[in-house]
Amino acid sequence: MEKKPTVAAISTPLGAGAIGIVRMTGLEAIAICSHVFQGKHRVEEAVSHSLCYGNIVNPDSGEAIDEVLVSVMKSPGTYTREDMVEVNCHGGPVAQQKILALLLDHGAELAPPGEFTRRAFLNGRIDLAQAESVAQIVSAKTDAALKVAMAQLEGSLSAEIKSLRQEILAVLGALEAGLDFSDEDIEDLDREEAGARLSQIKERMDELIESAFTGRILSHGVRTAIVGKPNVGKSSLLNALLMRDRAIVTEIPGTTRDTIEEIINVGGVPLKLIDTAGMAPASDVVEQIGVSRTHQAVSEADLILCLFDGSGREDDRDRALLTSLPPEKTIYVINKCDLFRGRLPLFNQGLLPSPPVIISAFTRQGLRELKEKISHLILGEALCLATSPIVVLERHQRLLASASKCLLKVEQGLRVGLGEEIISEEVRAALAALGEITGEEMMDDLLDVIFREFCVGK
Ligand SMILES: Nc1nc2c(ncn2[C@@H]2O[C@H](COP(=O)(O)OP(=O)(O)OP(=O)(O)O)[C@@H](O)[C@H]2O)c(=O)[nH]1
Ligand SMILES: [Mg+2]
Repeated sequence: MEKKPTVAAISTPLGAGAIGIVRMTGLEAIAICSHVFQGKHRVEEAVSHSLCYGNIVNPDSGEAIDEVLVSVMKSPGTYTREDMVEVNCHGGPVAQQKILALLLDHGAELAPPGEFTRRAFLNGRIDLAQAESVAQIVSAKTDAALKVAMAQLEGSLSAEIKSLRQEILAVLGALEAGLDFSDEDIEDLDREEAGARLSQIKERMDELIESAFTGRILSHGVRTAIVGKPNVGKSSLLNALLMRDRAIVTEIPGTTRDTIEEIINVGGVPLKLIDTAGMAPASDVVEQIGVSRTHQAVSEADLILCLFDGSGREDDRDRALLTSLPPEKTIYVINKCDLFRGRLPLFNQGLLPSPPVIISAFTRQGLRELKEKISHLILGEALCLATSPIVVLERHQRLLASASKCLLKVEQGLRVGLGEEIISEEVRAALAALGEITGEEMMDDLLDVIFREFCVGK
């Protein structure tokens, strides 16, 4: 292992806070700290994973910079697997910066973003997918996103990728052993079995690729378009779900002219609600643009809330709307139930591909049922997070897709009797792609790209 410099960084966000942490990792970490620390106990004599109370003092000027608690953690049982020191100081930016400057003066180098996690990876404590999950944990905006990232840190995705690699390696071994047999019968048998085993492996990879949809909505939110004729209450529904008056509501049809986006939290998953201009023939150019944006919102949506006014009968525009929406990602909602309280809506529910949720954006009746239906439709799979790993990062999805493509070529190649060498080359390419996910196969520039996205001090 190459000898790496000892590096230091401020790990807490800059600004006033109760506590700030200046962190250092590397062979010299404890020695450098001992130059600038004065306390009852000496840091170089501290037992591992203990705290020393004292002051950070500039040894040249004798100036005391801050009263601190220093945690001393000795290799290998640390975040980076190297010796580490964390100076817990007061949370003002000046104290933290002066302490950092002092550590740099005494031999530490400034840590680039993500350096601590990069070392945890390079020193073998975690693999690359686990290291990437650290950034996901830091940026998780909902409970569900945090859970997925935690599962990845604990190694659920890595374990699945490793097991896939091992099985591919076993098949590759068998295939290459097959090369040695001159007896054609044995070779044919091997090829058939190898094909069957590889197609099973490919199926598991495809499942992982499919989980990326769930991963994406967990981290970026579900794009949910509210659509319907003018005046059915789309903006009122947006406001009711947001619990504040965000969009303008009037009795004049065509009030909303541009799309409006807001985020709400449903079952721990962010829902990006998009209020749209009512679907109607446009009378001026602004309305025209508004309606074309509505069509765009529909085509990009993961989920559509299709709204009708239950106090009136359906008309041709409702029918046209119904035929233009994909039923598998649409929830039908009948609004204004306060106007027909206790009676059936005038709107003919038989037209709808699935039973509607009946609500009043005014009285909030039915909103809870609507949220439950949303959770059920889109998050059904996302909520059983514990059972199978979920792919969140685009990088992982791309590598899995390329591995799956290689195996498809292998399956076809085996069937048409393609040469062993070409076949094992494709199998190796699949192995390499999977290995890039966990970092078993990697290039240095890849690491630079990944860790550049991290916070300094992480
Ligand atoms: N009684 C009743 N009126 C409602 C309800 N929801 C909306 N309205 C009224 O219906 C009218 C239209 O509401 P909006 O929310 O502006 O409708 P919209 O679908 O956004 O309309 P456009 O932006 O013009 O397409 C307003 O006068 C609202 O007060 C409801 O649940 N009950
Ligand atoms: Mg509106």
